[in-house]
Amino acid sequence: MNIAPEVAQALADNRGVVALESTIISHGLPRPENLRVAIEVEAQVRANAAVPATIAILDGTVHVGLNDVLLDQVANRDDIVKVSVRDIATVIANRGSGATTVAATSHIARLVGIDVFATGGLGGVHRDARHTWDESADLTTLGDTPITVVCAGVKSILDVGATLERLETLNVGVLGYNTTSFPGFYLRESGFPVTWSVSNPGQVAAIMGARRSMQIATGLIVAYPIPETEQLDPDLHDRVLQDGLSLATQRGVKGKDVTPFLLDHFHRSTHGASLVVNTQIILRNADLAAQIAVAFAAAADR
Ligand code: PSU
Ligand code: MN
Repeated sequence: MNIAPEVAQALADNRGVVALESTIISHGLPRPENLRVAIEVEAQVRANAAVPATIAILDGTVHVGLNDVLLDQVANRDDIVKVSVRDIATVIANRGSGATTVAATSHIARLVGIDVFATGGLGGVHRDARHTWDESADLTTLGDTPITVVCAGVKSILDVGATLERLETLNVGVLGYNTTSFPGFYLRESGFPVTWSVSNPGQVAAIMGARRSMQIATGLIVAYPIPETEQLDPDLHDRVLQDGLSLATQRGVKGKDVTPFLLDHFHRSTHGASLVVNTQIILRNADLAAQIAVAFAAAADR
């Protein structure tokens, strides 16, 4: 494992560090926007006096914190596989290269002592899970990994209600940030309520501290909705989603290909509109995550 010097120093000095996933770069966004967004997200974290730690596996080495050359490789190499927790060891042993999902990124972040993580939207229970049993390992991983994840809810391609039920079962905390409505990723609202609402980073840091002292070793989701003015047009969203779901079934897309397939379908069918929203979501989440990381690093009870 290689921890970038800047990240190692920040952890040693007890300054705010924000983990960032790499599947979003390799499989979630098209080239060349993927690299541009990856760079902007890191800058957004730094703008809040925190240190970004993008996580990926390159040629058998787990990297926590990527320099420009490595970030470019994640964005542009054709041999980058999507790595969940169960794939980490195999990819390392094979000296392979992969981009880490929310699940794999959370696992590695905790291993090195990072408390806060920013992404776009979590994985969850797929709409046809009753038949396919397709549920993201993001959920079970957050069920046993004490990390705070800032996201815009779960991807709207999923069964949001079922995902919220699973999060409850798995003891994963869910906080709405300035909202009592669980966000809908591309949309401000998913139509489901959230029980607990917070309105500043210090409040989240206090909850993180209380979780630690109570030894609640599961994940905490900070659900941060996009403003209504910036969301994807809901009618367009619903239309594109229905098309994408039938196309995925028609083409027999399965397993870990489903999420990248649907995201790509969105980016194409909305002629880039979903890409703009997706980018905004990630930047906003990185911004808030950095503030939370700084607040928690400064807290007495961490
Ligand atoms: N959110 C995004 N874009 C993405 C993902 C999430 O805005 O590409 C990725 C994350 O890495 C997440 C993964 O962990 O999709 C979930 O994939 P699956 O449903 O196969 O578990
Ligand atoms: Mn899946």
